[in-house]
Amino acid sequence: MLDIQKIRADFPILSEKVNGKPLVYFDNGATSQKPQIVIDAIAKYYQEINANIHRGVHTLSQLATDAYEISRVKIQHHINAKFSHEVLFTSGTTHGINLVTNGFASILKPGDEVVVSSLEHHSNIVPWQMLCEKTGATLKVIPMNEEGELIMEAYDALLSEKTKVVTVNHISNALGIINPVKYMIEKAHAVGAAVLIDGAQAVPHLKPDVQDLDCDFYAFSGHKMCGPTGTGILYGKEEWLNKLPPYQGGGEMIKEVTFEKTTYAELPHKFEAGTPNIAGGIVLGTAVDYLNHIGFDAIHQHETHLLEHATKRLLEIEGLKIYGTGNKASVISFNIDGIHPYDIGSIIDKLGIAVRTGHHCAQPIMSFFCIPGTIRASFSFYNTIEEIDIMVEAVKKAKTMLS
Ligand code: 7TS
Repeated sequence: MLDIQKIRADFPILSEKVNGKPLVYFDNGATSQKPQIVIDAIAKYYQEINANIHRGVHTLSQLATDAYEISRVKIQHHINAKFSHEVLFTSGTTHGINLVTNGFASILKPGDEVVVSSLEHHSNIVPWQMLCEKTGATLKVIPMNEEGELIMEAYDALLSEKTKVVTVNHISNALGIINPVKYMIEKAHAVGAAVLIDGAQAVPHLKPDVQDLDCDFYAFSGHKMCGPTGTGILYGKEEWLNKLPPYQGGGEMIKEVTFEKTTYAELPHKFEAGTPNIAGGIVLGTAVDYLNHIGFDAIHQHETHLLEHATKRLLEIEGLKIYGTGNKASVISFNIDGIHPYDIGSIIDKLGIAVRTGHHCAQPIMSFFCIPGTIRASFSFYNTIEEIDIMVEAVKKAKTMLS
């Protein structure tokens, strides 16, 4: 069992007041809060070892380079990548996905097919659409059912020798649905397609094992897992990263430059042009240590408890509908009959409760359910049952005011 009060004491923002009320932070799907150890590590980097990496012989540059590379290895072990050079630092999930779609622009041909799921965040739809426009490939969409689950029979039927890439999120941001990614990867590989998993919403809740999943790419953001904003990771299998061309040209990604021809650096540097977010990359390692110290089994247990309690309590409210009722992470997307989600969100914000309202950058899901958006409460291991009860009472109050 987690000692939640002890954990909450690690997060200074959780004892802040918002609109004069104690903060109840249920917008973890958008970004997580940061523990003091992460906040301190950022300051410590700038106070003690700030220097540019991979380029100076001087001591500070070596210290910064070592800290950055140690963090890479930490993340390699965390996701169980085979090699540390398969772990690329990015600015976030969006950057990682665009790096891959940019690379596939030189591989896909007219007639090829890219399969995406109907549960995706816009950042795992739009880059693939742009890629298809550029190459003449066709985008195919895996449909979903009323429970918010992808329909596996339809997925199987979409796959053929024309399928070159499949992309799907591990956990849906808008509904919290956990997708059967291992099965999907196996099926895609059977027709020779590469698979990118968008792990943005999975990494706060579970420890992905990229070798066990056997995915070709796994993209995620640091800021959703207690790390700093502007940090992220793209895991890519060595053979794919060697096959794809660089994303950006610049310093640090070259072996030799002449005006006639430039040759590129080895992995991972081929994909890491320019001065990166050095402090962010190092401190993402601190966040990963922090989460592992708490333990993902304990996190899962507590978050399951929160999800069950919130589901039960919210369903006491007449006219309340939850979207996404399949196998889920600790996310609840809901609406109340006849009331716009924005109105509920605004009223409960005045009571100190932070939720996200709207389409959650997943408009196709909202179109499927014929709604403008939902109210999304996304829970983290530092949330409590009492906070859920506060939200439920606030939603009831908002309903009375708006009815
Ligand atoms: N993929 C998924 C599944 C996401 O949930 C998000 C962000 C992204 C990609 C993009 O991540 P970024 O760090 O590159 O911006 N999701 C959300 C959300 O649900 N609310 O705010 C951001």
